[in-house]
Amino acid sequence: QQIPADASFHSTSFSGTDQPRVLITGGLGQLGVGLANLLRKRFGKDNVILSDIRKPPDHIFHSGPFIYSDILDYKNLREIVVNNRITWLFHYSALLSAVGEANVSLARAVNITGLHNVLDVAAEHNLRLFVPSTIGAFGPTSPRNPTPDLCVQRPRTIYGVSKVHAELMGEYYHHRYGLDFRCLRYPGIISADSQPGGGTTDYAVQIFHDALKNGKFECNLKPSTSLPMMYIDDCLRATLEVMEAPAESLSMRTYNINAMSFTPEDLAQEVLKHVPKFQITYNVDSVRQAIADSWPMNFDDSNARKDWGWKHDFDLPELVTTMLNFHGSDTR
Ligand code: AKB
Repeated sequence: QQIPADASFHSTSFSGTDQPRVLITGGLGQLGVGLANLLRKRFGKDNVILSDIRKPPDHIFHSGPFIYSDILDYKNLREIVVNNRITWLFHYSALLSAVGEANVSLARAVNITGLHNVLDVAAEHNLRLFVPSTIGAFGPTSPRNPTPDLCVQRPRTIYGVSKVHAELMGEYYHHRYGLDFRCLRYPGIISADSQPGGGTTDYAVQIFHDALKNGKFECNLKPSTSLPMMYIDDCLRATLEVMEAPAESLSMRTYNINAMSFTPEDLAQEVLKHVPKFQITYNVDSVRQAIADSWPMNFDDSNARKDWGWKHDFDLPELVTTMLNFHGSDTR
């Protein structure tokens, strides 16, 4: 794991017909399979390897290359990068905010030690590296409405602390060793065919399922809790766009991205337009509520829009229609 102190900048950009060779860690979480599908369309099926420490369901295993990769095992990670001639790495392994508070030592290992391994392997092998950060990288002393890219970041969750660490370490490796590090701070991501695991914004995914199955939903956040949110297709497209952006267009290496902000009450009103008699009740989870109350209410992503042309497609009405259509029938 030696990185020469005088390592010069190496561009990993590909030219002509060269395609990147991609590894996705934590591939069986909420975002990995969707990202693999998008990247495989663009770069070819065999150029995108999904990895995780869990056994994939059959349909994922048969849809393209899948490999066992444990980010806590440096040699295993390096072997995969070398044997598969990886040039781009998307590092999606992480414990999210609520589950992280329930298991701080595991979150510290995965989110911090795992990141160190990924940074080292990326710097040594000249990879272009994407690491997602989050609205959770801000805390109660950050400006919340709106939250700009550069401001006080004093999160109070292990998840947030580990993500600020990832932002700073990635930028440090970029300036010190020329690592091509790129990072987006995601809002809460809403996906139809994959589940989030243990986040504070999970309610905004579960509500669609419960609305159609039971006509009602019990929310674990207060009705007026405003958080930034985004539909998964926008999130994955933003991720590909920032990875393809010419280095000269990036005035920073860590950007906020956003689409919309809403409260549980706003979301319930929009669902009610499609699901007659839909009812929302509230049973507040104090841990999740305290986390949400320390996060941005509105997210300022003007730098991403200016530098590399970020533009979201889905606002609240399109999001709700798309999610309800996916979950079976639009019951209007
Ligand atoms: C969480 O709620 O922990 C995540 C996030 C916003 O980073 N969805």
